[in-house]
Amino acid sequence: MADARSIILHQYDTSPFSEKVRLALKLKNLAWAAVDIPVIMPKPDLMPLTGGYRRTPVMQIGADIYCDSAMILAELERRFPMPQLDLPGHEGLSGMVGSWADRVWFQVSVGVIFGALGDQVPADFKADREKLSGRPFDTEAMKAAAPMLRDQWRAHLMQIEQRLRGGRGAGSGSWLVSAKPGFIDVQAHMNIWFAEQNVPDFVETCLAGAPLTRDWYHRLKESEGQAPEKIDGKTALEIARDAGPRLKAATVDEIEAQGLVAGETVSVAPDDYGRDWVSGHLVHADDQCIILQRFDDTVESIHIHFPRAGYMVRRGE
Ligand SMILES: N[C@@H](CCC(=O)N[C@@H](CS)C(=O)NCC(=O)O)C(=O)O
Repeated sequence: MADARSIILHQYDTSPFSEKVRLALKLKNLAWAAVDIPVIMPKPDLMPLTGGYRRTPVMQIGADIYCDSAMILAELERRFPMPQLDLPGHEGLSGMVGSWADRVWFQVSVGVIFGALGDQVPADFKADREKLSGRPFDTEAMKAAAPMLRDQWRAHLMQIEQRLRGGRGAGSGSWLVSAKPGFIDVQAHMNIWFAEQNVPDFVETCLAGAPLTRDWYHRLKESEGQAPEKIDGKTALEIARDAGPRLKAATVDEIEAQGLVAGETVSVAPDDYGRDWVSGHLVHADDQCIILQRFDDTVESIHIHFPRAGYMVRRGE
């Protein structure tokens, strides 16, 4: 698949969850296109694709829309299995590492970064993130907690150092669990990248005490891959409208706990923040993925794919 527009990432440059996907695209050496979406709401060209899911990134392949970096990585691996990034012998582990990186360590990073940036954070960004999280975006509290959060941040980083020290073939040239980089490395690198973009001196100090991690991180960052073709949101909407979703036989796992039936209306929302319910007709559900079909005046028919871990599903609108 050489056409860059076959894979469209709705993203922005400063987004750490987008960086995770950008790194995976590099490691797979895939051609891709980027739509730069706004950092805060509104996101008028994204909503027709996602039915209301607002978080970043979102991947579009034709009229199939993949929400959440976990879903995106899984789909990239399914469609483009070579080189294999869900490393053989370690399948399933990247999701576990991802939960740690995305939830526990990421929240510590947010406190470290915004505690340091404090007064420089624009008021509209704060207001948007308060709405997203349902909590005050209190930079004073983050500033006060920053020394404790920096300690924690370093503790998370040093877990990577321990892994590299203890790993097979530890030392220069080694990756977290294998002789090649994979999704586990991609997941673990995100918070270092995010912090480095915003508080580089702090990260440099921490990495000085973690030489294997510093070397591992720089090797990952040097991955080359392909530069994206930049397209605008309207073009992406036209691509979705002209494509139609990939045909998928309506199937629901028979041990689906809620007894959901293909064709019925269900709603899906993240269970942590940005809890906007997206409703649609159920096309497919299994233990790792749920697909909803939606109809929209702009894009006509689309399929929206969500992961199951970290997402709530309920019957009806
Ligand atoms: N679990 C989600 C989390 C995504 C996330 O929190 N992204 C941040 C940006 S890196 C976000 O959505 N911020 C609000 C926004 O972009 O509207 C994923 O893995 O994709």
